[in-house]
Amino acid sequence: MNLELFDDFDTAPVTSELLCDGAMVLRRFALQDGKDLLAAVDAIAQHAAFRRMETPGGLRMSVAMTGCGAYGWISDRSGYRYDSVDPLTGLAWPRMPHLFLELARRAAAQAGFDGFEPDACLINRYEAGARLSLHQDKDERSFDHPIVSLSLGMPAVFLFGGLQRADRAMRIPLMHGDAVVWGGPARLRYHGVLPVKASPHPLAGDCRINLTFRKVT
Ligand code: MD3
Ligand code: FE
Repeated sequence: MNLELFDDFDTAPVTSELLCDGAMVLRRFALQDGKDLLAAVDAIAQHAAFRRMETPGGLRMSVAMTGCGAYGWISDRSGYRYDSVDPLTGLAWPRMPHLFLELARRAAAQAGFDGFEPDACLINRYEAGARLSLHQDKDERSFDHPIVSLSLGMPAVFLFGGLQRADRAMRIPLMHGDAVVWGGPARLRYHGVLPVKASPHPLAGDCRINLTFRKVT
């Protein structure tokens, strides 16, 4: 007989870990919605394809990106910016699915940021070996709003540093279904993702998908 209350991974409870003032991990927050979230990502990618963007320095990013909502994030030879038009299609980005909005609002509120209304969802796709080097998210107009991230598919190790690039970084494993909320004094911390290891996921296959919800304007 099974005497464990939460023995089944699918029904295990959401737990929260405070990383530092302003940053909170909500383990398994989006676990129940994983399938629907991945299906919505596929639908978005049919209209706004995943693409590996070029950095201003001329390097191609290993992470493939797309987005939805009023604004999408773009990198090219001229710099980083948000734009309401997808340069690949000349069209507006796909609208943000209600499920995305609802989860982003609820995660933010759970971490103490009530009233979060994201106008952009950046969608990152990592294949084995893809990584994101240490950076700050500072292309948004105001840093008064948090950023909510949802991880899906293959696990990854997240690097969470300080306000200076050289500050020592914590290593935080992020799994399918985990949410992280970063705001207040943590909003401008350096962060990145170590090269993702191949470990095929039952729903996502050979990739890791990360959704980041932002208020850009
Ligand atoms: C910490 N994405 O798209 S979101 C990004 O897993 C990005 O794809 C990562 O960094 C990924 O810009 C992780 C985590 C994140 C986002 C914003 C932050 C961490 C943050 C802002 C401040 C501090
Ligand atoms: Fe970032």
